[in-house]
Amino acid sequence: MKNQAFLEKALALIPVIHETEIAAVRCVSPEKQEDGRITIRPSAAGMGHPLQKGDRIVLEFGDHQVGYLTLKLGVKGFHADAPVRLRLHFAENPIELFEDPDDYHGWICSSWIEEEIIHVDVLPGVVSLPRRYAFRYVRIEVLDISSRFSLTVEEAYCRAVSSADDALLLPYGNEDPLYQRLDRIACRTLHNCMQAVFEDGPKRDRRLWLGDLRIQARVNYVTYRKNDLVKECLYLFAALPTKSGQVGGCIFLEPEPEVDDVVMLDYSLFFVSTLLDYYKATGDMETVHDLWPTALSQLYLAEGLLTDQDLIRDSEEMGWCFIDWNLALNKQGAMQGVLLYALRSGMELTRLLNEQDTYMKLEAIWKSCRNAANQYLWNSEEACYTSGDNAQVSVATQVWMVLGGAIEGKKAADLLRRVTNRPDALKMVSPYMVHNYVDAMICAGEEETAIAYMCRYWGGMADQGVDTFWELYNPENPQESPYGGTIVNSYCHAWSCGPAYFLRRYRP
Ligand code: RAM
Repeated sequence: MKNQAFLEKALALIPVIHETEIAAVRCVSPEKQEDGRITIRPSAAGMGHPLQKGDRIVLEFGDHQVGYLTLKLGVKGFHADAPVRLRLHFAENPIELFEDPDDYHGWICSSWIEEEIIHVDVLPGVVSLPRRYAFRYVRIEVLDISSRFSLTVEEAYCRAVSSADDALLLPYGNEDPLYQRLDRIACRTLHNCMQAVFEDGPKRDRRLWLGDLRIQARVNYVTYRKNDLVKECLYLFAALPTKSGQVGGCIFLEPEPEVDDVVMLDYSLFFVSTLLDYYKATGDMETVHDLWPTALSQLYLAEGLLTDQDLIRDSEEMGWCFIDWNLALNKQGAMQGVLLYALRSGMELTRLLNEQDTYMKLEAIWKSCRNAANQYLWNSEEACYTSGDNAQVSVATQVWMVLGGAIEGKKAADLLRRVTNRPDALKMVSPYMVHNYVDAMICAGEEETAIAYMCRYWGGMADQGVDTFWELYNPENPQESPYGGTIVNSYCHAWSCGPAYFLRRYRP
């Protein structure tokens, strides 16, 4: 049931969007090398170069931008006696310029591909595109033009938008060049995902997802401190639960705020920990009072899914929980850990609220779920937690057991090390999962190893020449996609902005 009062509170917090005009800095000629790497050189034909049928130019905007493109177009030759037909292709990552949208046959809608075909009737003239794009590069291709004149691109600029204000970004003091670099890229990633809500990615899906919000909010508290944006997002989720009262996986804002029918158990439970984190950052008890019933019901709804053995019931259903972008992953073990993690957050919240009885209840559930994990999912032969009927060994399961407190201290650290080094253990796929892995190592007291791992992983992405961190990154295969084609991958993705949180917190 929709909670109108919460919705109104949320909508009243929708932020002002700051606009900055960014001009294209140059024309470039990207080239793909044999090893797949792309080199970017200034192109011989710059702005103002006459373009005819089949000609292309690539504009570069100096950094990853989110915004609206305007082109000032001119004419050389006779009066424009026919419209020009242009194809514009926007790219966050130059690789997108080498991918043909027609070759994409994946399962996510191809309409996410950042391409536009336009006709321009009046030339010279100014064309402003109505759709918001995420890009550093824009390729303009002349699909057709009359032979009586040539087209020129005289000027190009982007009205870049974000609700984050760089003037308010807290400085990061550590002078280590790698830390500085990772922090800068992470902040840019967050900045460009901060719009009317915390979006997961400004290219795709451009909406509020709870799993992403949990990470973004933590980074926000140590960077832009735009805490009302977190508050808005929490109220949106609480205002628009599903029929069963579960918090949805994501929210659409337009045309009217609506919850998606994608419900994932781990994401619902992150409402609890995101609320706790919000309180810790702001001390805003009024919001905790308002939203606590929603948080608590997530825990009780999850309790209702336990088996007689107090284990989260396994499911074959796609998307019943997320954990990682890995279809081969059995999620039962990791989900048990997420429940433990959320229960602990709930216990902390009951302390703040002075709700002793609820504290006892949650503690009892936490203890029985932890004991169940250690009795039924701990596999002494394998010396780790396993998941599902086939006793699958994965890194994800161990990570969440550690974060949920099923195992602690040196034992937890040894477990993580052992399973990471096991070649047969199912590996992590997304930066989202790697973020949680780094967090788990820190939780197990392995801060040094955790930060070093983070620097290797995100440093590897940075070495690809990125402005913002990506949705997916496999160091062994940087061109990987769970969607059936990299052309729909997002290259500025919220759940990847964690380095700014880890660095500012542990390497100030
Ligand atoms: C992807 C989104 C988002 C994530 C969901 C589960 O499609 O990009 O980041 O939270 O999946």
